[in-house]
Amino acid sequence: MALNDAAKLLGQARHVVVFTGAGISAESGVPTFRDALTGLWSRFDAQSLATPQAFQEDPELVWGWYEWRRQLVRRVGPNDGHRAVAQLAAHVPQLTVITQNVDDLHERAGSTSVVHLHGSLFAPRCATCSRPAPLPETEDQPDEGQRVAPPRCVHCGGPVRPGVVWFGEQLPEAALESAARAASECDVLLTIGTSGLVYPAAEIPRLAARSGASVIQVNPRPTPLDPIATANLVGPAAEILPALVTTAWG
Ligand code: BV8
Ligand code: ZN
Repeated sequence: MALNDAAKLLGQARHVVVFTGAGISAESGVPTFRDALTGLWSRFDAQSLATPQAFQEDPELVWGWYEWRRQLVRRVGPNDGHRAVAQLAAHVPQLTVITQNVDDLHERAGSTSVVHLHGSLFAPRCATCSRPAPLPETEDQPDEGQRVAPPRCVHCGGPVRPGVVWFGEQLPEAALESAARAASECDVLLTIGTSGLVYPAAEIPRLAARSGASVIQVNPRPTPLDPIATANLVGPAAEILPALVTTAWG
């Protein structure tokens, strides 16, 4: 099924869910987790750093890594893929944007009420009392791997942690619930730039398919979601998504 067929599906849809992963931010210059060479996994073995244990053992390394990522995101901008997702809101009767990403590029491209399944780089909180903490004022980007002491909570003195969901941690219940509800009700789910390996987030496109939705995948490489994709648009999001919107709505 080519882009034209996928555009037709999209053009007729009542409720569209957009489900994104690190790949949609790749063309903005934000490293993905798995892409060889540039991927965060290969440089920092993100799977072992993105855990409560790592923060417990070496809070400065973990805080420094997230500050490096946050400052990097502040220095880049949304790309044409994020902008095409934002444009969908003007065309489809009901749109739900769900992301696994912890950057704010969907919001900066104009998407509203984005469901963040794995939290955000821009919502730090106290690791002890969980109260929200202010973002550090500094504009400096630490070097990769540079240790930075996390700020202390003004209320209880505990260490401030990134507002993201680490491996082994529960996803925010409200976010997961609204994502699952949207996936089970939508008629088209667009899965963009995700390797579909991390659960329970990876369940979302599968739930949509089981609920009878058409699944359109946008990814330059094969993924475990290929078998459930009604349409597999092989290529970069910043190229394919604008073409999809233009073909569907001119
Ligand atoms: C939980 C926030 C349970 C932090 C993230 C088996 C063994 C061990 C563990 C598990 C297991 N089965 C399940 C688990 C649990 C684990 C898990 O799923 N592990 C995986 C590795 C197997 N899950 C968890 O721990 C979750 N919590 O299960 O809690 C529980 C139960 C009860 C009580 C308590 C707890 C929490 C998981 C959340 C982890 N946090 N992020 C941070 O950002 O640092 S996950 C993180 O990785 C992302 O958010 C995302 O979800 C995932 C990365 O995936 P992608 O976004 O898909 O990115 P990736 O790099 O993989 O792929 C990029 C894709 O883009 C590629 O396909 C590429 O081809 C494509 N691409 C590249 N360029 C482009 C492009 N596409 C389009 N255009 C381009 N230009
Ligand atoms: Zn506190």
